[in-house]
Amino acid sequence: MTALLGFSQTAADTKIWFNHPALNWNEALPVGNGRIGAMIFGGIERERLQLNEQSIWSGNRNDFVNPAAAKSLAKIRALLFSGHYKEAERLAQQTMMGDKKIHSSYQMLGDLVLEFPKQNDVHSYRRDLDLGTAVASVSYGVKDIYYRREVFSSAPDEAIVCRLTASKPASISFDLSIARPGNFQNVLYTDSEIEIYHKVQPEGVTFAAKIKLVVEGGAVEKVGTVLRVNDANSVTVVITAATNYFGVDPNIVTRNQQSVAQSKTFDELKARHVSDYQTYFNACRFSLDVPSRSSYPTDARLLALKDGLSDEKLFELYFNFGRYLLISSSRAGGLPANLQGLWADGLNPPWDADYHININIQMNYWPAEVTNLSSLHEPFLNYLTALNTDGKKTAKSMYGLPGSVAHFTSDAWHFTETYGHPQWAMWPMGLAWSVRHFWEHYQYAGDEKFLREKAYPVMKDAATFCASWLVKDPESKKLVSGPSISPENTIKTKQGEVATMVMGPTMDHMIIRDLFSNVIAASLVLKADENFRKQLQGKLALLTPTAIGDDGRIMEWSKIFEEPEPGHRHISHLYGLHPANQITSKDTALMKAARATIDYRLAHGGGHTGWSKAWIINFFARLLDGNAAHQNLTSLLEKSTLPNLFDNHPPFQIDGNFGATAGIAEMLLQSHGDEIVLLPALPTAWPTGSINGVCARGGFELNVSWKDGKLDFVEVLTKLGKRATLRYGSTTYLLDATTPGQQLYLDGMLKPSHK
Ligand code: FUC
Repeated sequence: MTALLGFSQTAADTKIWFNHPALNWNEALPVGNGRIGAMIFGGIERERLQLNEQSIWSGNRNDFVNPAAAKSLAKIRALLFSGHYKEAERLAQQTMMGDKKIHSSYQMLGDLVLEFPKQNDVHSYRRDLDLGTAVASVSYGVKDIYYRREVFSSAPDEAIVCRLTASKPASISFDLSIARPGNFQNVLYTDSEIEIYHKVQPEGVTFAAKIKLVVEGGAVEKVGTVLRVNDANSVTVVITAATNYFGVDPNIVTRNQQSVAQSKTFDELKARHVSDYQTYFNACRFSLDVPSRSSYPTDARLLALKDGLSDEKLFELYFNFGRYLLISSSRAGGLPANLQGLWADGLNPPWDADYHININIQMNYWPAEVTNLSSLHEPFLNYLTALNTDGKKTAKSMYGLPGSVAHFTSDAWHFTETYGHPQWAMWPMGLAWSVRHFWEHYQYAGDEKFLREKAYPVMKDAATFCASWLVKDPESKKLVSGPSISPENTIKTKQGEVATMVMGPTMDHMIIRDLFSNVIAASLVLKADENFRKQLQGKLALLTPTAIGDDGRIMEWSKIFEEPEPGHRHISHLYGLHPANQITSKDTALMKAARATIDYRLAHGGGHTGWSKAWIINFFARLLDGNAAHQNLTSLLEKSTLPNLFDNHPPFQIDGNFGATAGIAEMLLQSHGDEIVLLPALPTAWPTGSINGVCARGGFELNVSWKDGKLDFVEVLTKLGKRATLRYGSTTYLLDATTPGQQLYLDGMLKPSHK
């Protein structure tokens, strides 16, 4: 949809920039095409491009279900129902946790290093990443010569391209080499090329990479283990990389990719890359009409923010960066964005940069639909389909139950068993949570074929497991989930011991309520599975309801426990507030209790990891408190953001970037049922601005602008021709467009206009 109104962003407003080379990884700038990526350091005498390919994984798939699990399930439940928490935990440790899991980890490809001659009198240094074009640049002067490097990772041409130019001919000389911890098994240098072939040890993928130097003027030759460039006018470095993960021969793939890329000029490659990228990036724009500090380097702006200087345009940049990161790390046909998206250094990144499904990977995809990147959701949805195949085996072999289950984490090999300590591992809700993404995708895109063929079968398998997993609590006579945990949180038993497992953590019930409701809704759309629908309706009626404790907070467990960590980073019992919509303004008591829950967590030091803070922004948006959301957004940038704007858990973890991007959208537009709410949580710090191309459930795309804190203009495109109500404050407007592709324009919601 073409934006009719909206405050323009200047080119400077979409740049992350520094006036010095990266001192460390957290200052380097990421580029990626969803599959191959680089962190660019921008050194003057030593440029480092740290390279990644998304399927470079060690490990492999092996079955590691604990054979004693199914037999001990009833015993563990009985112990928990009778209050023997520690005993149950010990038994779960022995009988439920799988062992002999092959260790697996996402790994870097290697470091491409360009070493330049010693430079004196360097001036005018600048290094930036333009989020408007997805091109990173480094430029500086040495005496009267100006040097420039441009780097991008092209999706249409499947290559990372780095171009070096200088203002005077014959000025570019450097040595190029590539390294990896532990070295590559096979490296072949020819006069302008490096070819790599490496098998990740002891288990894992085999990958190939090929680096080609195209030199204009001067010369390039192989000198030992470097390619030496002398006195060139310009140089183009083309990098291709692939693995056998998807069943292809990576040597053949990288060679083909090279010949395709080399058949084009640099300008052609760049134009094709920018145009591909902009089809995604330009689809949604958030813009605030406030003074811009873009003439200051980004790291200086972050420091100034910490010192209390307001910089609202920095949030706009953060939003753009979040979308940039999803476009760069999640493309159709590939793996989903992992804990670090695509960018990870070394062979053992934190948490193996895996796929944690007890919030993290879901959070990565929160912005996908609402910020108009629906097609980028696909890698995660495909991943869930693979996880479901594995999860059916695990449900049967681990619990003797039908349906499909996954626990707290998984990897590129899609394991669904559990391992480690019950505190994080005894949680069979990973798939049940994740499949809400299928339903979300359907709600925005409205594709019934997708719902029938891809989404519903997986949603149904997850629901089938949950339906047979629930048991009756002997005291309350309600259905409860267990043995389970409230993710990673602990309780204190009456005996004063710290334990983790219970029967009936609130989050499980919220997830199951959400799942059953979505499966019921999907089966109605598809006019399928009436009996199963009735079964789920019956279970829903008996499911333990969300309760409010004596202290006014939402109860995290079915019983009141003393909490060893009252500021715990997971605020799992607010799943019903966000991402689900069980706690809404229709129920003021629950809304009040949800707020008390967050306030209590925050008062005890909660929200201290990046992703936790990002979740809180979404919570406050749903509580319709724009200023509290804004305060937490500010705090995310002050306390949990690295100089290159990557989210800091610590260490770097990308979920917070995505979670906060979704949170900003959630402050400006919310949609549930067939109601779209405009500016539900607009903070006073953003009096005038616009968001264009923001999406709503039901297949709507909106351009919204506001002025002096009030809605000014709305433009709505209905892609599916569905009816909905638009609401701003207490004013509602019936969108009666019934033809797909119809557009409506409304001035301040007062009257439809005909622009
Ligand atoms: C979850 C969190 C941790 C971390 C890890 C990758 O388990 O509890 O804080 O983010 O995932």
